[in-house]
Amino acid sequence: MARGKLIVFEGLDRSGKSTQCERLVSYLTEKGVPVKHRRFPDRTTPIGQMINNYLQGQTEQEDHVIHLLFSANRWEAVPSIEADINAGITVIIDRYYYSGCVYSAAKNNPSLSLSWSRHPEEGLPRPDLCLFLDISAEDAAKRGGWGEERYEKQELQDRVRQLFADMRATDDGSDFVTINAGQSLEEVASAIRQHAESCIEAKLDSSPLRRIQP
Ligand code: NYM
Ligand code: MG
Repeated sequence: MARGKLIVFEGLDRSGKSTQCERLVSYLTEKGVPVKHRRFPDRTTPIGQMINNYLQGQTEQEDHVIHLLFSANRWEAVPSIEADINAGITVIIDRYYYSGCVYSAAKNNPSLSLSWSRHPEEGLPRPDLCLFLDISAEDAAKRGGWGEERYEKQELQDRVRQLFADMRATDDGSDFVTINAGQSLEEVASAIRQHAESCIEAKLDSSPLRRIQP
């Protein structure tokens, strides 16, 4: 049986990831493609609840500690992601390790560089496709809804966007597709469908799921 694919959505807060992720999941489901929708942070687990409390400002965490909790929240899902993919299910995830690295590195903590932040992610399943919904922090802020959680500030989001660009240039850049998230909902959805369908149809069938390399 052909394995499922791993498709990830990334972008700033209010870039439209969640909406577009849901639309892609419904579209593929209607077409009869077996898909599973996940998101990180997964706030439903005990680790996810710690992350949620931190994001909502109810608790404080040292920068490295919260970074490692976000990473642990991905690692605890790996057995289930792998089982789905091996069962032929395409897994579509709203945020993944790129967010893990860039939001932590955007804090400008001198001992938490982008390269440090990536180490705990080594060995995670590597996406077959990463759809980056690109929008400026200024335009994202205009959409409203910022300010409820930690990190939802223009200055930090500006750095996050720059760090996403740095990662795209140096990391597994070939997995990345940048989509202009400033277009209409319909235009964005159609660009996403095109890339996702060609990824799902690609003959990676015999190739095992790859890993995030050091
Ligand atoms: N975030 C998300 C991180 O800082 N590290 C991570 O590893 C992940 C997955 O959590 N501002 C940040 C980015 C967001 C916040 O995510 C909550 P969402 O998708 O807005 O629920
Ligand atoms: Mg958010």
